[in-house]
Amino acid sequence: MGLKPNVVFVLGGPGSGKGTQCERLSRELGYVHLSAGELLRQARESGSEEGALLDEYLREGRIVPVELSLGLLRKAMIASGGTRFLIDGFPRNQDNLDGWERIMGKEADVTCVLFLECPESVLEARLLHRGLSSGRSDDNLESARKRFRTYVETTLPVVEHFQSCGLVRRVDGSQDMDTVFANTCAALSDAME
Ligand code: UP5
Ligand code: MG
Repeated sequence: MGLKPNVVFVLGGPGSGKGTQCERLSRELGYVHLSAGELLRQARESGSEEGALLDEYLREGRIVPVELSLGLLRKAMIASGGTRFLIDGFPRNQDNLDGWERIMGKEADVTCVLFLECPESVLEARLLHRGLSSGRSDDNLESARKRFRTYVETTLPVVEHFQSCGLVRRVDGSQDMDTVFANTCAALSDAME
């Protein structure tokens, strides 16, 4: 990669609004938005042997080995030609974090971690509502609860790690989309100072 890229990790529970906020930030502020989950869903459709395995991981809300997710992210970062990235939904566990530090630690700077906080009841309602039309195999009550459990058990410790490094910017994700966006922009510009 040419110029050392800047990365904002965007974390939060399933349905907390990571994708919604990243899309708008990318449109209005010119970040390159990369969703690890979206890249995995695309890889699942490739019809490869890997596809069936991935399908199970996604349905069960389990976190795939970092070689796979980070391989896809790294490829997309290079292909985009960008230098400012929103990495949505990664790193989600200790394996992801170790892999990032091993493979990307010297290649990219992490500016901050945007953390969208939202109670489980709100997340569940959003995912079930979206499930009416999304076609996502994990937008059902059973998968949503598994995803939430994985988030609490493996992703929150990652947020705590970044918190101890002083990198976390918390935003209340339960408010309406415009309010969350305004608070997100404020948190990011604060982190850039
Ligand atoms: N919505 C959004 N904001 C709202 C607001 N403020 N008020 C009211 N409604 C709001 O939003 C979800 C829904 O809520 C939408 O209908 C939206 O309109 C509404 P969205 O922006 O999509 O939230 P997001 O946080 O992106 O939710 P998503 O479902 O994508 O989160 P997940 O973290 O569960 O999904 P992701 O795609 O990141 O990962 C899926 C799976 O991939 C994981 O479970 C895991 O199995 C796998 N994965 C890995 O293994 N490794 C990785 O590194 C990443 C993923
Ligand atoms: Mg998403």
